Amino acid sequence: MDEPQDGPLGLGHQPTHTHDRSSEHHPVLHEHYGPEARYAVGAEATLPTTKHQEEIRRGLELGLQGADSINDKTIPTFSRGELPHFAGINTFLKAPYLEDVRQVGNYDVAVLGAPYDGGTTYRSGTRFGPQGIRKISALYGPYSFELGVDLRESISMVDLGDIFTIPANIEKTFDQISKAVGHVYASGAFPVVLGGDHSIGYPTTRGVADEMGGKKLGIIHFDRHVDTQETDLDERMHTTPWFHATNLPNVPAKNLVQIGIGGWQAPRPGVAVGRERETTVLTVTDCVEMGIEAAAARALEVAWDGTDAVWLSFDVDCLDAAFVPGTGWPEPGGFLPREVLKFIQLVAERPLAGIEVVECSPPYDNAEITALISTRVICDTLGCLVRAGHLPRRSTPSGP
Ligand SMILES: [Mn+2]
Repeated sequence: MDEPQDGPLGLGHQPTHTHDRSSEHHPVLHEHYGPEARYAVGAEATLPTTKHQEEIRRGLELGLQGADSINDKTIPTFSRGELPHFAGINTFLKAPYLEDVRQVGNYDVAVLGAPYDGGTTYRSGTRFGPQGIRKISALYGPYSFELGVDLRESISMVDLGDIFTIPANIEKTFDQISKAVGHVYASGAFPVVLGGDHSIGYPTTRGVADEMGGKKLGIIHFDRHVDTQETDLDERMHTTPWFHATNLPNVPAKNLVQIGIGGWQAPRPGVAVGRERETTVLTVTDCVEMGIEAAAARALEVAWDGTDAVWLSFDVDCLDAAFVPGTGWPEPGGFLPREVLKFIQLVAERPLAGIEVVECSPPYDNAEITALISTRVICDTLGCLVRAGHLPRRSTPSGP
C-alpha cells in the first residue's frame, strides 16, 4: 500500500451487489463450501500478489536481507511492511506515513486523525482515539476473506498523521478540521477520519461541502444519539454536529439519515430539531424488524435523494454498550457488530465522499475492543468500495 496505482483493479470479478454469489468467473471449486464461503474462496484465486511482492522486495532492500539462519528469504532484518503484526510503527494498517500532505492527491485513500475530545459532555478520552485505532489496526492484514478483497493489491493508502487540534478552543479546532478534510477531499484522495468526539462531524462535513462547488452532500449517520440540538452546555459540542451541518446551504437536513437512535440518552431538544427539519430516523428495532437490507436501502434512498455525494459518519456507540465500552456515552440496546457491519457493507455499495469513525475513547476501552470495531468498520467500508468499483477513483484526481 505504498505506491500510487494507475490502472484499475486487477480483480477478475467485482460484484456490485453482495448477494451476487455467481461463480461463473471463478476457478473450479469443490462442493464443500457454504454460498458465501464459495464466493470468498473463488474471489481469492483472482486476486493478484503484485503489491505484496513489491512490498517484500522493498523490505529486503531497505531492511536488509535477514540473518543467514532465517530460512524464509522474504524476511528482512528490520521489519518493513505487514509482518510481524506486533512490530513496526503504528500507522493505520501500516500504511506509509505521508509527511508532505501536499502530495496526498497521489494516493487513493488518506487516513487522518482528528484527536479532539473538547466536545464531550461526559466521558472524555477520544483525543486518544486515532492512536488507539491505529494501534489495534496493526492486527489486521489487508485481505478480507468474505469480501474477496485485498486492499494492498487494490488501492494505495497513506496515513497523514493527525490534524493539529487546539484543545482549549473548539471553534479553532473546527476550522483546522474543515481545512484538513477539505484539503484531502479536494485532492481526490478518499478521506478516512479517525475521531475524536462527534463534534467533529460538523467541521468534517463542512470541509467536504465547501469543496463541492454548491453540489449537495447527504449524510448517513450511525449513532444512538440524534446529535441535532443547537448547543449543549452553552457551546457547540458532540451533541450538536448535525444542527450546524444541516445549516450549510448544500447539506440538506432531508438527506440526513440517522440509524440506531434510541435509549435514555437522546436529549429532547435534538429530537425537536430533527422533527422540524425532517431528518430520517431509524431505531435499532426499526432496522432489525424491517431487516438490515431494507434499512440500508432506505438509508441510501434518503441520503442520495437529489445529492451528489454522501458522507458516512459512524459513532461507535450505535453498537450495544457491551461491544463498545471505550466510548463517551455507552448505551445498552444497540446494534450487534454483525448487524452494523452488514449495514455498512450495503451502504458502501454506493460511492462515498469519505468516512469518519468517532467516539472511540481508549482510556475507557477494555482489551481494545472498541478500537477493534472502529478499525473493522473502516476496513469493511474500504473493502466494499473496492469491490463495487468505487475505489480506486484515479480517473477523478480533483474530486468527484
Ligand atoms: Mn453517540
